[in-house]
Amino acid sequence: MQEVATKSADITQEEFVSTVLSDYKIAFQSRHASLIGRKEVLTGKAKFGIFGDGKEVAQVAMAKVFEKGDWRSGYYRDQTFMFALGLSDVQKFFAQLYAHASVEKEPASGGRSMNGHYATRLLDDQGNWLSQSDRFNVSADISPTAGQMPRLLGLALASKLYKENPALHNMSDFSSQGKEIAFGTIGNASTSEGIFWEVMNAACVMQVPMLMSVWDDGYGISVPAKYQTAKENISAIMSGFQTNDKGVGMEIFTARGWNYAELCNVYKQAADVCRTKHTPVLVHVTEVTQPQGHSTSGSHERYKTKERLDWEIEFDCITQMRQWIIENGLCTVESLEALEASALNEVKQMQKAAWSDFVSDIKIDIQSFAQVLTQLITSQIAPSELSAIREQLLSINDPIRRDLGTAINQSLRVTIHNTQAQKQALLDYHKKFIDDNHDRYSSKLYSDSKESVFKVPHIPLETSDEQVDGYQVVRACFEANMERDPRIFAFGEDVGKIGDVNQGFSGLQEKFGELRVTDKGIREWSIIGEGIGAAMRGLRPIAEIQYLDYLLYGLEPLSDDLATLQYRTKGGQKAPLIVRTRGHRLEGIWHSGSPMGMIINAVRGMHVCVPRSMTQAAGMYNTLLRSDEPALVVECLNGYRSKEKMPKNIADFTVPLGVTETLRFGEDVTLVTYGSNVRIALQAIELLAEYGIRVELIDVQTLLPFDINHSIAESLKNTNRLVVFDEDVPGGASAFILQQILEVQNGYKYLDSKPITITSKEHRPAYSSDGDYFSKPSIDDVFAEIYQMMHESNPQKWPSLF
Ligand SMILES: Cc1ncc(C[n+]2csc(CCOP(=O)(O)OP(=O)(O)O)c2C)c(N)n1
Ligand SMILES: [Mg+2]
Repeated sequence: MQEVATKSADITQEEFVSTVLSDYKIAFQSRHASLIGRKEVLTGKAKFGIFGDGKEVAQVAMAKVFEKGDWRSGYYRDQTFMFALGLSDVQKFFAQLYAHASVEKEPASGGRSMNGHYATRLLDDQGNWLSQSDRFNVSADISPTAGQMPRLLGLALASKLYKENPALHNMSDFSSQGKEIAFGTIGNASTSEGIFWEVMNAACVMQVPMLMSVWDDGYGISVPAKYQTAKENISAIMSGFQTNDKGVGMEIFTARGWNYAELCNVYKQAADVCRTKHTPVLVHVTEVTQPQGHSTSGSHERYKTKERLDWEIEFDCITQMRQWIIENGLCTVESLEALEASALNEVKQMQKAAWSDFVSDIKIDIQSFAQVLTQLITSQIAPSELSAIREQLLSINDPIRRDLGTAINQSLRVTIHNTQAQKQALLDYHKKFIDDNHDRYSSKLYSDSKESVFKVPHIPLETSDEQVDGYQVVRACFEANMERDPRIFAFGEDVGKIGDVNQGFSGLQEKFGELRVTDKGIREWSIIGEGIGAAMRGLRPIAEIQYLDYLLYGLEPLSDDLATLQYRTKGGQKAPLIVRTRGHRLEGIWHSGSPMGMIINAVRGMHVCVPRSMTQAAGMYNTLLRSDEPALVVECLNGYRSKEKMPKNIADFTVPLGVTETLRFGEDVTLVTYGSNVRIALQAIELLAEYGIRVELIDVQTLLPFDINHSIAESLKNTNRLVVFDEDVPGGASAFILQQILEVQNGYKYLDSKPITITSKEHRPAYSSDGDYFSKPSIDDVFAEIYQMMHESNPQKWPSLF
């Protein structure tokens, strides 16, 4: 018999057999969960299903070497791994398939994610970290293929930091001095994504303990390996990464997905190398099958040949493992059949329990609404209409909450002429329905923990008379924070040795060492991922993107991963990453500096700060570094050499998020802007004053959150005129600002003139000072727009400029 890693010398044959059979049972149950899952979708009880069939045995083997404190960042095929470690079970698996909106029943996402998206809970109900080193940790899956890669890099990097930075050694809840491995899983076809290569390269450059498994079933939906991977062999083409004689690179293993013994042996070796040498490892699991095809969206008979389908049947991993057990005399056929029968029975019971829990939760709500209707009917409130609604609702076999919502809204419509008092019970029920479903489907986009940005104490700025360059202010802020908190570290292109291209970290690598102020390769996507993963592990990363325009390369993980993290786990996970970048008033098509509309629309779930000065930026960093929320800070590129007064309390003062600052008071027009435009606005206001126009200037300071005190609407009560000045495209960030002021703040009520926006042109800005002048709003434009607005209100006093 082939030696198996689980069969170490110190276990008896009996213990060995029992382990093998227990592994087989997990794989077998997982397979049946997939088979039944597909049926549940095809019979309409669930909307969509994507399952881990064909990948069971490899995952059982991987689970064996996964230790407490380790991390997984993987994808939708990993149910067996979750079952093997007790991180999920068949009932929770079905709860997610049915989208049961309950964290208790479906702890990965509270019913928010489609099936196959796994996660463990890293936070308690108040949003505080749970201990990680005594748990198996699973970072929450996302759907974009290879989207798990950037975060994986950060999860692995954290082990390196915990290991090599002694100041972190007391954080034993998060790490046992960095011995943890970050396990990644990915499908063969998803290795075609650029980010896979970016991360593998970076992991080798950084030498971090990342164990990457590729489940290679030869396809990505219908597209076979020959269109996906050069030479159709991912481990072969990655051989250039193989560890060299200096110990740099990664170790590469292969194992066949149907061979239990081989998989156990390979995972044992792979994890040992990864853990002891702190080096990345690739395990290419070949000859994997997909018995039911890609998902419930279609059948694989459409694209696989008969030979392939026959081969998949023969080399099915469950069939092969079963054969191996019998051939090696580990169990008789009869006993195995008995085990299978009872295992299958358990799966069916768990599936039924999940369905019944799902349905009964909703039925309880429906019954309680039916009682409200009965009460109204008895009181002769629209009795025939409400009876019909009630009957219709109760006749639905497997109702969902949408059916309840429809019935509530129908009831509101048919009682439109009844008094509030008559239909109070209905109104109360409607309110509760809205509130409960807000909690189910819309809560936890932002942190509501005790470390929320809104709970950070406001410590006002105290200025000194010392005039310094702007960069020195942020530099002093970073230095003070890094001294205060050893969890903080900063990294990015040119951040290390030269302390970033604008010197915000100059000299700080010398002071705090290379681990904490670090140069990175040119790879924005994975720089963001490094931050996300490390922040999930309790560290406080500041990831730098050199210029705002290049944030586009890093926008995918910000939008898909970081911004959705709290939401998609319903408060089960967080990653307080700060992304620092610089922009505004740049010149050129790829140095336009302010695509803010695109950004704020992509990252709801994060905060977006747009400080006008380095002092304001420092105050925002001081707030953010004391909170547990992710944020993007866009500094003004033209501010590093401008003179500012060094704050006396640089280490402590905070700028509250969502609070505007009124920089000039005036009665004619409210001018709303942010960032570098503030300076232009101030100059335009001086000019306008010469013509008797008094402008009130409001710096919004943060776009997300936006003016939480509605101070702009307050200003409009005096001025009755609104101008939004923004250097994004027309209808970019200015559209959001108008929506907030006019709709959310009800600012429209106070307007005497049409509100206007002053923005850049639709195209990206042309290069050079003239390109800027003709592409972006200038002092002349701000003057002209506001002047003409006043001309319209009083042509005698202000004759037309043109
Ligand atoms: C960025 C992105 N592109 C496309 C898809 C649609 N999609 C989902 S799974 C998949 C195939 C993935 O194949 P592979 O990585 O081999 O994993 P497998 O499903 O075979 O295990 C595709 C194209 C997606 N989810 N994300
Ligand atoms: Mg595949």
